[in-house]
Amino acid sequence: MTASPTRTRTRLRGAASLLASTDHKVIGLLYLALGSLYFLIGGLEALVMRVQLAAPGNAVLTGETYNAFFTLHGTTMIFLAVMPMLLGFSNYLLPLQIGARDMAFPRLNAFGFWITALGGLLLYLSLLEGPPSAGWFAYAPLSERPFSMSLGTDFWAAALIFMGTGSTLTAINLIVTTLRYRAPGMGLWMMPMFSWMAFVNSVIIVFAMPALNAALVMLEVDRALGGHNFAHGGSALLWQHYFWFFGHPEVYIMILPAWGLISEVIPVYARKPIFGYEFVAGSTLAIAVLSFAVYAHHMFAVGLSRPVNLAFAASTMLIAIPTGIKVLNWVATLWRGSIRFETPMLYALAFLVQFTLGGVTGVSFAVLPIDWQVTDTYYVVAHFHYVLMGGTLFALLSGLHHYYPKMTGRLLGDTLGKAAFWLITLGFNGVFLVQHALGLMGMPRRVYTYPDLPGWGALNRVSTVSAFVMGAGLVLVLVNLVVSRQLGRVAGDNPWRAWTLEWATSSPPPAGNFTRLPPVKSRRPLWDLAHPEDPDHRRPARHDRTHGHIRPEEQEHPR
Ligand code: HEM
Ligand SMILES: [Cu+2]
Repeated sequence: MTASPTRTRTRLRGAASLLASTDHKVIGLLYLALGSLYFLIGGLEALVMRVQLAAPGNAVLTGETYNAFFTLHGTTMIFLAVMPMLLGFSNYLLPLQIGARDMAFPRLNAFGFWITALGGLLLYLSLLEGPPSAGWFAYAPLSERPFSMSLGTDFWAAALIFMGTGSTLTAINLIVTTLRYRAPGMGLWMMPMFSWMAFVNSVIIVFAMPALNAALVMLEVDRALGGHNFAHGGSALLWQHYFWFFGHPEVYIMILPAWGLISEVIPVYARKPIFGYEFVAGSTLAIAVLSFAVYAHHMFAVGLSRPVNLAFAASTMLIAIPTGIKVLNWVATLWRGSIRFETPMLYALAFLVQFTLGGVTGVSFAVLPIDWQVTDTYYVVAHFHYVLMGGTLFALLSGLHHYYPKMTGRLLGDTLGKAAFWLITLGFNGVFLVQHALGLMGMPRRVYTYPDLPGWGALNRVSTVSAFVMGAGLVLVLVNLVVSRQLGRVAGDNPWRAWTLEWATSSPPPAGNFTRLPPVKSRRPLWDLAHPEDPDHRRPARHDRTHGHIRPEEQEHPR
């Protein structure tokens, strides 16, 4: 009996030291935990909306509460779920992958996390004052005082400024870490693909976030000080320019690290080096630049001049090329590989199909008459959920199953993992595939109810039931994460036989990350270590006829 207060005290001290930590791995895990918590909250909000939409004329929510729900759901998912989870992976993985002991500025790193967490708290404190309800892109003049009187919108703006500041600081930290702390021998062009994407992503963040922060400060000048930026004689359209100059790059901010995870997973489970490293990496640079040049494709319906519309339509079609290059390279990596259908690979394959569908509907918006027809309908809701959820979230799940053994030292349960995968995949496609049809039939987005037109009720019902199927799958993932922490099989350093540096250290890695770094002479240092007779760096790619193809010794099932 006397031991238990001491044990409680030790536990508390353990928790306190965790919270005070500046270790990039701890901060990465804190980011992942924060993101998961808010994903749960955002998911519950989505389920409530889906219940309201299950049948025409439902009255679970009123129009006003529905507005608050989609505003909180969108803001939560983007800024508090997906961004923190991606930054969590960047924080955890980038130093390990490049062979660094920690981030360049560990205390700044902790500050970035805590200010983001504070932003999340602020967003939900708005509930005390009347929640924000102007949507995640808060168009003026709807977001101005006369139309959004409650303080909720001010809380929302302050929350976003906090989170934007947190991401910017983290991005600066990632950039400096990449440029200054790579292992001896590792050129920029040799970094593992995830680190490369996280690096380029950080550059986009540094250029995009200030536009949002500036616009939010201007909005507060209007709301709190009676300014004239976006209303009262100011320009409502100006808000849209600021917002989408941030907002479109933000879309890429939310997909680049996801591409990075996929680019790590596919080669390992196909037992081949990634096909066309230079093209995958180079096309990412093209996207970083182009992502700022397409932003007004969100504004085709506001009546910009014809040449402006055409220029943005053209740039939008252009950006599909580097994106398509990546998809082709992933498929080429699979080609004649020795594929292992482990859970991370299943998520990666579903990602490929779903992200491609989301991309194709995205390009369809670049055709002006199509955009004018479907803008603000469920076709748009279907499109961005295919990209954000079918793309980014599936990549996150793939990465989570791939890296959980590294983070905890244990493997996730396999049967549970696969069952969850099928529930989530079937559920997800059930929710959102039918919304393409609903949109084409004319169902507007952001409506809390709808008339009983032919087919509308049935398709919405499919969507709502599927949302619960997906929810059940996500609960299984959560159960798996918790249970496997104690009961999972011990993983060892490199359970998937991967080739990059994070797998050269123990699972979980010690403070300081590495006791000894293997020499880095190629993009796959652990391959070189295991095959001194046939190392990557002695195979000049141009003369290597088997380059990009599987090497016999890697074959899982010899042909
Ligand atoms: C868990 C599964 C999800 C379901 C069932 C779901 C459902 C919904 C629903 C019903 C809406 C409102 C549509 C409208 O009335 O216009 C919505 C909007 C939205 N969702 Fe989701 N969603 C899910 C996951 C996600 C994820 C993972 C993200 C982002 C990463 C996301 C981002 C958004 C955004 C940005 C909006 C627009 C909010 C606005 O109009 O201001 N959702 N979602
Ligand atoms: Cu865009």
